[in-house]
Amino acid sequence: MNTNRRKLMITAASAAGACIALPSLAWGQAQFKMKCANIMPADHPLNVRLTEASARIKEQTNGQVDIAVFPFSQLGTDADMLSQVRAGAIDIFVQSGLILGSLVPVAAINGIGFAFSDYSKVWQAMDGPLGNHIRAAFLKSNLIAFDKMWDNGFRQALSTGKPIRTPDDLKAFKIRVPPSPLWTSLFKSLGAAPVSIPWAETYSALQTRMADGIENALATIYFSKMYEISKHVSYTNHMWDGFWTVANRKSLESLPASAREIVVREINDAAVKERADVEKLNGALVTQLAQKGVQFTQVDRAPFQEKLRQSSFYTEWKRRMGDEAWSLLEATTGKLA
Ligand code: X2X
Repeated sequence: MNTNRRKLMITAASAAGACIALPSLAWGQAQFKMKCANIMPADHPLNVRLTEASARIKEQTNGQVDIAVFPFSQLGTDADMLSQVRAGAIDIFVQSGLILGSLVPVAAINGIGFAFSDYSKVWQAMDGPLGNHIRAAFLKSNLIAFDKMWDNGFRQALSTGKPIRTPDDLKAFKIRVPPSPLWTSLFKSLGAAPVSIPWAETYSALQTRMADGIENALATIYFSKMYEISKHVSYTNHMWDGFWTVANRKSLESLPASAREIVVREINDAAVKERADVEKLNGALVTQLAQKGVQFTQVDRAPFQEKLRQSSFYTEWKRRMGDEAWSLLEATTGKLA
């Protein structure tokens, strides 16, 4: 839709005032077509709930807002999609905070190794003061980060060879990590040999043995079929990873206020539902993955944490994140550095 028409619609909608419902469209076409992209498989709860939200948004705005969901890196790699959402070619991008950290460094903070012990602490921090601090940082880059993050999950180590049991097993282990300085730093500090590879290329990187293993959350491993190549899952729980919904500020603000409220509310609600889905799957998928031949190994996390403490990992990242963000993190996790 051209800019003039869009402006006209906004003016008309604001003039109509908040108490009048959005008019249904005489020409049967959405006035606001939006693109929402992410890297997750289409059947992961994140995309299932996102697609549901899109339908509800269309219904509640009487067809005015039509959000097309593009899963599975259909619109490009992590870096491509980040450029596109900044430019407005993608309106809404759902992505890991650690990867968005290449633009907004503090968004990577939840990935500090072994910071979070459980979900109650995660949501206390991310729905609360730490999340608010990160949302304010996104806004400085003209991205509006929604209040409710999506759960990717606590991440575990996967190996195509022998299982990871101790930090020694990580020595020179070529572990695929997402393109993110924090991830590379974490695994270097643990003694591994991290290789940074976009998610869309990860499956083939394992197949061709560019990497000996990966690390990811159970639901993502399952829906991306990583178990076809990596058969050993070690419960390292080395970080909690969540996805932000970030919208191009101009795109979101070009919606009439009432439609914008519906978009934000429905996507936030969808994220909260997805959190419950993923938590349930964390339990249920163990059986399903075992049926696919996956073997699970419990590990003692203490030596891994000790190894990190002995390195300069925590002090280095405290310096990079800044005292304010770090103290907001430690207010929930307890002292890390
Ligand atoms: O591992 C990745 O690249 C990430 C963060 O996108 C996922 O968890 C799928």
